[in-house]
Amino acid sequence: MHDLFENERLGGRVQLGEQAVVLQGFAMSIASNVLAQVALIETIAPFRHMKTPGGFTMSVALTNCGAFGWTSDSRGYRYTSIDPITGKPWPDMPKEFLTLARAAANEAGFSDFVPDACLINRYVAGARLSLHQDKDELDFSAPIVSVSLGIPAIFQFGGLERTDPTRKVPLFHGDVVVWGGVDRLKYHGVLPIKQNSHSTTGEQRINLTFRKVSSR
Ligand code: MD3
Ligand code: FE
Repeated sequence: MHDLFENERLGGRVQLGEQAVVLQGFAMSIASNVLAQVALIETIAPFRHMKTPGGFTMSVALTNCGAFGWTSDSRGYRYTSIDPITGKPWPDMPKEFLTLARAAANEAGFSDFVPDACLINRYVAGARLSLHQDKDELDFSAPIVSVSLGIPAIFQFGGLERTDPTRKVPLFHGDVVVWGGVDRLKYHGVLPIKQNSHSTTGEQRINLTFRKVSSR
């Protein structure tokens, strides 16, 4: 988006569901800090293109930080405490990440959110995430907090069945989405990213999703 219009979105809220909301520009002031932390994280746990159980390679590259990291291979999807590529624990979750995720959850009505996993997705032009549910976590009472950085994406937000109608919502640099409660298991996805560039990330989009995986 043109810098001149960026301020008009700061502080805006778009309600996607009863308990799902976009907090426009919520992460703007900490965005460069978050990207600097991602640059450190990827020196320890590099971005990789995971294989799905169905035999496809994901167009989105991903890595993780925190006690648990999401992985996928021919055997299925799961959270692990060890990065299968490096054989080492995932990098620690920076405390700025915890503070940001907690503040956003609180703003959306979910108090005391303490994520134990942060999945970091990296998109380039053409990368997409097909419609799915996030259901590999053990604790569905906690919300998920998502932070969008860099070039924009069109997010698809559906219902509890894959075939339910979807709504399209643009997500820009600094936007944070929080979804929990009745919206926690709704289908969602990201349409193929259009080529673009952003002053902070170049031709990439970075998305962080904060989750509570462990139920204790
Ligand atoms: C879910 N990531 O990593 S998060 C994922 O932009 C994932 O990289 C996407 O889905 C990304 O699993 C989207 C944003 C989001 C926003 C609203 C939702 C997910 C939602 C509403 C309901 C359910
Ligand atoms: Fe998801």
